[in-house]
Amino acid sequence: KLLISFLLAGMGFHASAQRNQAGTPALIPLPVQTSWRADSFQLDAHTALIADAALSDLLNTSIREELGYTLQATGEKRIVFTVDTLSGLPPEGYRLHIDATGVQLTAYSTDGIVHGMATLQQLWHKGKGNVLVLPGTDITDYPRFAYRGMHLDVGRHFFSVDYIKKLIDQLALYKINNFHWHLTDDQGWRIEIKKYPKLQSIAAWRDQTMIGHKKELPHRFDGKKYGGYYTQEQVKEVVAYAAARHINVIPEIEMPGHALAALSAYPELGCTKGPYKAAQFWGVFDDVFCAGNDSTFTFLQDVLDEVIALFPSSYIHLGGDECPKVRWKECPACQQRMKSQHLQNENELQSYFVKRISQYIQSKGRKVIGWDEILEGGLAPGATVMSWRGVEGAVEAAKQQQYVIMTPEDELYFDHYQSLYPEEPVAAGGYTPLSEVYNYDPLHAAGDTALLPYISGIQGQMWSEYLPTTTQADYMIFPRMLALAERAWSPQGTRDYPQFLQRVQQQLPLLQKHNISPSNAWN
Ligand code: TNX
Repeated sequence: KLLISFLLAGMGFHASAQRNQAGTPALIPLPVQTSWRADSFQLDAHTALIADAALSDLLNTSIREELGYTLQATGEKRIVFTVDTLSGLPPEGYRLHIDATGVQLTAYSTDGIVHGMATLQQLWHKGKGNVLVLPGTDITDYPRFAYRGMHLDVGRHFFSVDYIKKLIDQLALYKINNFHWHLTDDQGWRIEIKKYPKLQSIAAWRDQTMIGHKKELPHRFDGKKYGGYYTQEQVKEVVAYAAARHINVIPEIEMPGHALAALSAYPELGCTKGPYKAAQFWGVFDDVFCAGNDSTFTFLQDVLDEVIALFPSSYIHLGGDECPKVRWKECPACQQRMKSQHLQNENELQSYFVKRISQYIQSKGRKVIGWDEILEGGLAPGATVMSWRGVEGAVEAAKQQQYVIMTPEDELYFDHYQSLYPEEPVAAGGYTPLSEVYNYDPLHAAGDTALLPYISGIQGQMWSEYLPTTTQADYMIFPRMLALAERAWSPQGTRDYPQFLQRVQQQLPLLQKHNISPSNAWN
């Protein structure tokens, strides 16, 4: 059976490559099995769309953008969406059949239908007479990993709701099902918390538009006040927009480190009581939330109450990375806490901090995610680890039978340079070309097959220190996010980089249509 499906996948692969040359849109991520037919389907105003209301609305949104009209539920030719738990498909899987008479999309769940719709959007092209032409095909498809994520840091630079929605559209198009929204950092607090108004009036703002490394002062600095935040209404709008596309939004509230913006508004939450200012350059800062002070926990729990009410996500991210311990070492309250809790060192105090907040999040019925530093001093039970500093954290967490999301900086940090051209706009230090993202193999990285069941998936990171504009964000995210999507979804065995590059080339018009300006430094 394995051999047959291998052969089938192989045949589909070759057929698709041939059709690519004939101008058929190439799919990213590559489906598990594809075979092309000789016929095609013409979608026009007389085509019926038979699907439940939410799914009809979603497809009609895209059809309206293309053709200026929407489909009704009656008509001769038919597009039929069927959810069928007995279809033999995995949870997010779908089967798509297109021939001259219509489109049949079958899935185990509505998630699968949404993925099939993304495939439809990549397949169709405008034909003569305001119609969409879809190539005849049989596709069977399902993801390799349940968790496929893309992260955006809005702390270092702020991005509008419109930009976030545009990004969410692209996540849907490439079957990425989690958006990790990094909402707070040293350089800005970006989410409205009604109980703490100074987070809006103070923590959301800093003295400089640009941020860079301290060494780059002063030429990158312009002395203009910079900032912004999302109101709770805007957050709800984004969450609903994503939910309609079956994308989960994971909020990240950073603690105990990367907290300078919050401290600037509420200095009593730091060990030295301030005064503090939101950071104007990037880096890791010594002033962090005070672990000895009970009001720190009260504040964070109040913040999390509002965050949890806004985000239906089962995962809540509490950061946990890069927390220097110098202030805690000099702080009597922190030392007192260590004594009373029988903690040996400041790493254990960080672990106490993370565990205490984790318990709070879990008591609200949610799951906790943290960066891999949450392993230090003892991992909070039930917490999922995002492993960014290499594989050791992942291996350690999986050994403790805890789930891991692979977010390695070498392969999946999109703030790194993507080419060696001297004209590249200034970026963070690393070098992560498209090929490196494409060739990443999370399972190989884990080393030990016994750990594989604990790897939920992979995620791309878009830190924004060097993203002063949305144009620059597009440039860094695309096309690398397409390689991420393929690694997260497609079987590892179908890897073929030159063939992937051809498909990227064929995706460019689609990106352009969505007003995305990708890097051209990849081929
Ligand atoms: C490390 S990765 C950070 C971020 C920076 C990034 C720059 C992680 C959990 N923390 O605060 O933006 O490096 O590449």
